[in-house]
Amino acid sequence: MNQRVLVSLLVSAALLLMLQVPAAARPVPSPQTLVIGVDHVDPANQQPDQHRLFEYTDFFSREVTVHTGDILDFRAAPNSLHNIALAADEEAARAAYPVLLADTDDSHLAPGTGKPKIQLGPGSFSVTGGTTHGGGVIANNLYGPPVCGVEALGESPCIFSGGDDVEIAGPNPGVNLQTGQPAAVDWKIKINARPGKYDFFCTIHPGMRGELTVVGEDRPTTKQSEIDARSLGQFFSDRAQALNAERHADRVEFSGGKPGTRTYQVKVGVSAADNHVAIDEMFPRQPLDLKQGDKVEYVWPDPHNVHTLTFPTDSPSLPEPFGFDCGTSFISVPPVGPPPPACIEPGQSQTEFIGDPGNASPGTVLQSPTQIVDAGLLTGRDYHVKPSTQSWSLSTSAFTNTGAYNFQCTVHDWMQGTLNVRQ
Ligand SMILES: [Cu+2]
Repeated sequence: MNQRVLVSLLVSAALLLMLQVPAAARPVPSPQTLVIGVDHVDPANQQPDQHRLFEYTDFFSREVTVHTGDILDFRAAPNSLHNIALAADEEAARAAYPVLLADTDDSHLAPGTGKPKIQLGPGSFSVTGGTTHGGGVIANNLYGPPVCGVEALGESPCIFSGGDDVEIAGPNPGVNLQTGQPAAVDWKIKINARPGKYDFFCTIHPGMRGELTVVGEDRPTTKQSEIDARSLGQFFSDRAQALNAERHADRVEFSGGKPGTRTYQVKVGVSAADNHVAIDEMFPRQPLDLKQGDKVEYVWPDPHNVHTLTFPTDSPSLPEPFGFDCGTSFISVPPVGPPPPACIEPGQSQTEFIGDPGNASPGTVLQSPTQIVDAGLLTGRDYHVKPSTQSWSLSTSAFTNTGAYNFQCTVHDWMQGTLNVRQ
């Protein structure tokens, strides 16, 4: 070995030591927990008794930077309902675990739309240990709670390991699961992923998403105070846009001429702030005065939500919005209490959950205010259910009894409206 090589090696070794010593001396940061808000409380605009409610389909905030080993605490606002997912690539995860799909292998179409029934895909439930090629453990928890990470149930945190991992916290309702009362609910997930960029999102509200950055231990992470400050600005912006959208949607619209020849339009919910708020109301808010012969076209303009349209509002026999597919019939499953006996669609090997398929085809003539007339569950465009439709219609005629016809969404019971039919 000649002198120059030896010197060079010694210098390299010294440099390596210099580089390593400070790193070895630095204490390893202890894992921290950061809280991300899911949905938002807004009492002034969450008034179910007045048939209006802003659902904040947003994360507060939409970005967070952590170290490997840190815990994210997704804190669901009281009364909210979201399915939070983590993956390296949201699009790939959504493709592997669709939330809703058309039940195209069933020749029995949905009576409400004349299209295939809306089937709940694996993204509607809890998924642990999933990958972008599917697999993992898929729970059959129609109304939740998630199978891991719910602190109030004593569950240990879920784990996100990055790479190809996909984790979905199936329905996480913002209610105290012991009492059923509205409550903030913490869902925790430990981030065991290597440094890199990841997505967090809600499977049931397309557009509700944020970015998770994992950095090495020599790099700083987000402070809770930064998350809280950003969240406040985000909330004010979301709310302002939602109020504007609500005002804009609340108008009586019809085509046609004299009363009795008109087609009115009703909007079954609208979206605001780039799919960060779902405005769960029927528009216009005021009752519509119809003369026998008028028609009503109902439209579902919110791309990132699902709603039913069901008459009347005060019947104990209204179907639930979700249940078992029995081929020609539907057994609705209530969110509380023991589920009814399941059925299996002919030709299938296991139970299938579907949205309420409805009982009345487009163009149905109203007869009496007490009759159950149900369009069933319709999905917004951003679910990409193919085929699907975002409209349904009804008509009135001389055979339509006069009176007040009250309708609602069975997913969001407070979404109600009225048609006053007169001669
Ligand atoms: Cu609804």
